[in-house]
Amino acid sequence: MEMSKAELASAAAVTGGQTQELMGAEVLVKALQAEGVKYVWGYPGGAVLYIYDAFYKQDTIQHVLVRHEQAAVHAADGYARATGDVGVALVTSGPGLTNAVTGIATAYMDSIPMVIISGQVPTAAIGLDAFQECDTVGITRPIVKHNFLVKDPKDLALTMKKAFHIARSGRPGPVVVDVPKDVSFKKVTYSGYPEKVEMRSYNPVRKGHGGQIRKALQLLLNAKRPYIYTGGGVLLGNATNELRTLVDMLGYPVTNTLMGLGAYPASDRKFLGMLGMHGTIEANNAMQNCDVLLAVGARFDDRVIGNPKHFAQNERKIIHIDIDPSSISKRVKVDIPIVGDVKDVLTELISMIRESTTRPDAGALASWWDTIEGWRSKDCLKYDRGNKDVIKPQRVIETLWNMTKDTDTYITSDVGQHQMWAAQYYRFDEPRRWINSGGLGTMGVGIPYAMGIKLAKPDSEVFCVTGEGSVQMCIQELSTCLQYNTPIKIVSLNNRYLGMVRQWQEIEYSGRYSHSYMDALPNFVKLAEAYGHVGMLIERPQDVEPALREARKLKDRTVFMDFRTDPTENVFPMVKAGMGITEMLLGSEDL
Ligand SMILES: Cc1cc2nc3c(=O)[nH]c(=O)nc-3n(C[C@H](O)[C@H](O)[C@H](O)COP(=O)(O)OP(=O)(O)OC[C@H]3O[C@@H](n4cnc5c(N)ncnc54)[C@H](O)[C@@H]3O)c2cc1C
Ligand SMILES: Cc1ncc(C[n+]2csc(CCOP(=O)(O)OP(=O)(O)O)c2C)c(N)n1
Ligand SMILES: [Mg+2]
Repeated sequence: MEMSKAELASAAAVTGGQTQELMGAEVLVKALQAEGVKYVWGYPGGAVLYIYDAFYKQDTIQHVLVRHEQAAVHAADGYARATGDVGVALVTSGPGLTNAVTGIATAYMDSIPMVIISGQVPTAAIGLDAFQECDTVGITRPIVKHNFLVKDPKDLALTMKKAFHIARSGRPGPVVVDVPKDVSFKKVTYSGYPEKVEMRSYNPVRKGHGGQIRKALQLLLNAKRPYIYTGGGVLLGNATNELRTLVDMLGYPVTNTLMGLGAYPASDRKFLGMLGMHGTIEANNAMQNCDVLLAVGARFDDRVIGNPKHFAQNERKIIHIDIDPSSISKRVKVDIPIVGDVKDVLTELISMIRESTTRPDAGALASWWDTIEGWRSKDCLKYDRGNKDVIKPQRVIETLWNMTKDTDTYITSDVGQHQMWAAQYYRFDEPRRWINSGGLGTMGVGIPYAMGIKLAKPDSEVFCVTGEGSVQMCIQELSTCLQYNTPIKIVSLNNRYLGMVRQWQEIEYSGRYSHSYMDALPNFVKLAEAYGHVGMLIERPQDVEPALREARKLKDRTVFMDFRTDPTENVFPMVKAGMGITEMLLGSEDL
């Protein structure tokens, strides 16, 4: 059942233009239809049964029954990251909501547009320690862009309109709508979904200040060592074309944060790789040594700038484009703040460059590029490629990239070493193809992200790169993958360790491996089979490529590939805690 947004919206209209008497739950479903929602990931319970009943009576929205509420939110979040639409999840009161908290916080930290509908005990019971009651508004307040408790069914339609508007506008983020059971049960006169919404206190700025953009232009065109540092905001603002145009016009070096990978094509020479704690030498050195830095939709995260005192040692002028004024000069003081939507601001900047008679200083730029090429020639991502005894995790990712680079492919990951290797060795050339948790760093997102994406993109290949630790945090969703026929390919880099923890213990705790070795792992091949899928065990380097090839052939099946990788491998480069971003460890010889 594939419905267009227009068909969905018409399902939401009031029959014959008349008003209708509807239950709150039915109004809620109409609201979702009017918003063009195609999928809702959820899990039922007492407080949401009227809402589930309303779902039963409609056939435009597909509800996906997950196996744990955390995964409902992650799946809807993955869908939102890949499509740009608002992801929607539905959970019951009490434990349903508390299970969803990790998912909500994950989306919040990465600014992902979502609406999470939670059931609540009846209004009269709120505050009375009712069965499955929890203070949803209180619990979620620090991890949402906004939240609502709907006390009257008459407010439902407008509240939903506001929730979607807040979630997707400005700096996106998750919005929780808490619906008491009686509010979903009571009847109300429905006269259609509001066409627009006005909130006097909420008006995000889209257009940047012309004077500030002009100042930025002057700085940029007069730079001797310019650098463009871009982040998740470019993807969230769908501004990759504008970014590419800008970089091509100027010929300046560019880097992406972990959240921004794909905003600029990784295979282009002007791309220096990811920067930060596990960034490349050339990306980090350029950050430290540039004289003008253009930050675009990136928030100077601590994993990106390292020790702030070290970062401040070199003088550079900073221009920062961000839609959220509170993101500007939060961690690093900037010289030219530009509050606005990245697409609007870049468009204006590009047209000013076109009109300007000033051109970048070609001589200075050539010598800056020479310096950068010197750094790049150190080839900091080299590893023991020819090893025939043990599978190097980097090799799995490189092989995957080589095989899939000409196909529309989505890569999700969990959190740990495998995540960093995926970010370093898979070259993302397109936006919204790299889906991972950066800000919260939530283990367990990989499978739910992949299944959320596969539903929306059935013709694309979806791989989940994971570790044997992370994958067990939402492994139950293999069952959901079977029920809803979302065939994903799981690439588990099984090093028998909580590898990222082990790496820190090796480097920062003198090799005291406290509780980072995981014994008694399940037989993942049998586990995959028990869930109705295909399992594969890959132990030798020469089997990596054939295994991936075979798995890809099984288009309609979910395949779990258990790659036994080198348990001692570490992620390099690495900036240790408290160090500056150019003080990198490049390999085990530096330990
Ligand atoms: C194990 C691990 C290791 C990590 N190592 C690294 C690392 O080495 N390097 C690295 O980069 N990260 C790393 N991270 C991720 C890091 O923690 C941060 O999540 C990441 O650096 C933040 O990326 P960002 O600055 O692009 O911000 P995001 O969180 O993507 O924020 C986006 C910014 O853009 C703004 N914005 C949103 N929409 C718009 C719009 N339309 N217009 C304008 N602005 C907009 C927002 O207000 C926000 O300020 C690591 C994470 C983990 C879990
Ligand atoms: C929910 C959660 N708990 C704990 C952590 C801390 N943590 C970060 S990476 C990591 C190890 C991950 O192990 P695995 O999935 O096997 O990946 P590897 O690092 O071995 O590739 C841990 C425990 C986390 N990020 N998320
Ligand atoms: Mg591991």
